[in-house]
Amino acid sequence: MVDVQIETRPPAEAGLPPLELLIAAPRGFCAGVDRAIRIVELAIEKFGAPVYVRHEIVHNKYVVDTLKAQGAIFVEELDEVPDDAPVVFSAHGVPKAVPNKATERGLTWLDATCPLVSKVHRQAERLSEQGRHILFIGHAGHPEVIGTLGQLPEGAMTLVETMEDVAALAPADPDNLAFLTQTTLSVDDTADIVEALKARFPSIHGPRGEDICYATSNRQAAVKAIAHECDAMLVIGAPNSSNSVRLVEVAEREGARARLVQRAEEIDFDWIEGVKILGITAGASAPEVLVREVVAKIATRYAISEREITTTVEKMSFKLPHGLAA
Ligand code: 0CG
Ligand code: SF4
Repeated sequence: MVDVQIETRPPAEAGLPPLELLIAAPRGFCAGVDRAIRIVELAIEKFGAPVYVRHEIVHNKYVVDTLKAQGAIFVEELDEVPDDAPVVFSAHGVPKAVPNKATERGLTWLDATCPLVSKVHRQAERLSEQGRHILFIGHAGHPEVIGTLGQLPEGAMTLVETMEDVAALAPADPDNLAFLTQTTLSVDDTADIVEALKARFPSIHGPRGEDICYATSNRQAAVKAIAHECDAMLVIGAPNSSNSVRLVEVAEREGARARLVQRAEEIDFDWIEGVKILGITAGASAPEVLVREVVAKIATRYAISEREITTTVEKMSFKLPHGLAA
């Protein structure tokens, strides 16, 4: 663990109350988010504006607004894309029917699905080909879950959200099961669900641990490393960002009050009152510029000192799709 003192402003000098900011690392953008944003930017360069994007490319309004300003148009469904415009599918992945439909319509489409999500898609196909019924651990309604369930015909997978769901399962062939997971789940909750599945169905086939991605687990571990020291914690991220919401839960479980904020303007200073050490992190879809915005806003009310705690250094990067790579 690396502990870096970034900046210190003596309280006396500013005449403001002191507040220590404990900043988690890794935080913010992951390799899948970087790649997805780059795909939209390169598509605009290559095809010219407008480029349509099906669903928020990543769950962050600042990112979406920045790309809108560059010529991206965001829609929820393929039907909203005109015949002559290129379309990018978001990092969360899409059901098979979506690229199929796009091809049928003769659309130019690009897939910004994170390679780690695509890996789960391929695994689902493989397991199904082996004749296994798949139990998919995830949150109902999330676009990644809709996309992954949509890799196979209806009925080939059953969604499992909770321990109660595990208890209620009544599979037709209990000896021929497999499980897969959403990439942005709580590491601890998922371990419990996987354990319960293995206890009920000892022959269940699955990944070594689960399919939670490196970025999700690293950000949760970084929060765990600082939360016990923090009186409260701010997570920069959107309410529809699964991995960001999980970071709030992790902090709370470690005993820190925690809140999600999308931008500095959402900081509730009454909620921070009396806090001596404030933790800060950011979900995988939140750019670092928003972390700096939040820190700058806090510095208008407190004499802050910043300390960054690094639990691991990430070196992951993903290739761009053929045709877009330089
Ligand atoms: O965490 P989820 O899956 O909701 O997505 P977000 O866009 O917040 O971050 C990474 C991706 C894709
Ligand atoms: Fe990929 Fe994980 Fe980032 Fe999602 S959070 S885009 S699965 S690396």
